[in-house]
Amino acid sequence: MSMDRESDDFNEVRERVSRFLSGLLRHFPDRFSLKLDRYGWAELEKVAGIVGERYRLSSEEATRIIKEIVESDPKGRFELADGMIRARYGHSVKVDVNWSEGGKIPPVLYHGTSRKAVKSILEKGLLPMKRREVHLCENVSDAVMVGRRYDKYPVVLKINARKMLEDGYTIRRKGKVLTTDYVPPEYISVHR
Ligand code: HQG
Repeated sequence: MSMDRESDDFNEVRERVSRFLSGLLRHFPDRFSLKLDRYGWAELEKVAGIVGERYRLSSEEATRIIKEIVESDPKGRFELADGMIRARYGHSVKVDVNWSEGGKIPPVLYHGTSRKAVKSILEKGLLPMKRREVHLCENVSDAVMVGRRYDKYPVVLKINARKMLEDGYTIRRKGKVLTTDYVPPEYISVHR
């Protein structure tokens, strides 16, 4: 397939590859016999091979698309280093997620969810559910977008991150996204 960076074809393939990469690096590396190391890193060459085969691209084309995706991703979903690639967050596979990129953790964080989950969250706290971590946002508008994946009229919860840190909980920075293992109910209130 020959593609020009600005073409619709290129953008469409890029979108599909991006979704596939999220799945591959977060949820189903085994399905493609891809090895992730302890911290979720995979060899870019191997990933490009898998992507190339699936989307009928040469390995150069696949590598180029992957690099473009990593660089342009609005949420910083992926990270590239030393010929390796990983998803920054969102994993369900068993990787060690206990790393943080430094940088300040804001005193207040937000979590967007569905109306029907609110009661249970206020009772039991925020749980990682099928993933390895609980995901939090720096601002309300991002939280609304996260919640819209599950509900047309999402609820935004406000998380007292300052108090969590004071009380010894760990909050990690994964690019734009903040993560933690669990948020007990006492740190959660309904923002809107
Ligand atoms: C809810 C996407 C009932 C929680 C997003 C959420 C994010 C509870 C759902 C990232 C609960 C889990 C992660 C409890 C939590 N009772 N429901 N006690 N505790 N929940 O998808 O945060 O685009 O695993 O509120 O944008 O929605 O893929 O988590 O609704 O950044 O890069 O259980 O994934 O990023 O859903 O999303 P998820 P999330 P990407």
